[in-house]
Amino acid sequence: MSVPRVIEGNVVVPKGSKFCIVASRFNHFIVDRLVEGAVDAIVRHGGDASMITIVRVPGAWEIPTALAKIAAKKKSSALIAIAAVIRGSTPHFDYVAGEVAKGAAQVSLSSGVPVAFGVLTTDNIEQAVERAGTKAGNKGWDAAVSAIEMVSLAREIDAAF
Ligand code: INI
Repeated sequence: MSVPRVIEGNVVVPKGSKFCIVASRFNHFIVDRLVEGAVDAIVRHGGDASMITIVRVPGAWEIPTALAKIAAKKKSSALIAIAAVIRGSTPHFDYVAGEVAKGAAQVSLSSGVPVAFGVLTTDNIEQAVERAGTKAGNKGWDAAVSAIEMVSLAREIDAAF
């Protein structure tokens, strides 16, 4: 009996790939831990630091604009958006969190360049700390691993169709 063909990526950094991390300075004490996690994940999965460019923006709101400009250059294999949007007592959180998510997805779909979403959206600082290298892992690391898998998957898809 025949079986279906399965196409999937793996989490070994493909040769020659290039990653761009777009990270906010807002809440940098959290964001810096997420960026470290993302860099560490790429290096520990077979990449090296020379494959990585880090672009800094003021806050999460500015991330989609930078992603769009970088994706349009077609020089990056994958982009990784990193920020920490922490709920305060104003509705600002909902606007910023909603727009960065929507914008990152839109850039990814319209450019075809994978955009991994390493943006924390939390109710408080404790939840952000938990996701930035303590109790709940490091979401920057997780986003980088997804980016690696998507770069690998893109190569598999190119070869298969
Ligand atoms: N930017 C963040 O990255 N995280 C936040 O939690 C945040 N809050 O809550 O205000 C935030 N605001 C700044 C925003 O991203 C823009 O930089 C600013 O509005 C200027 O355009």
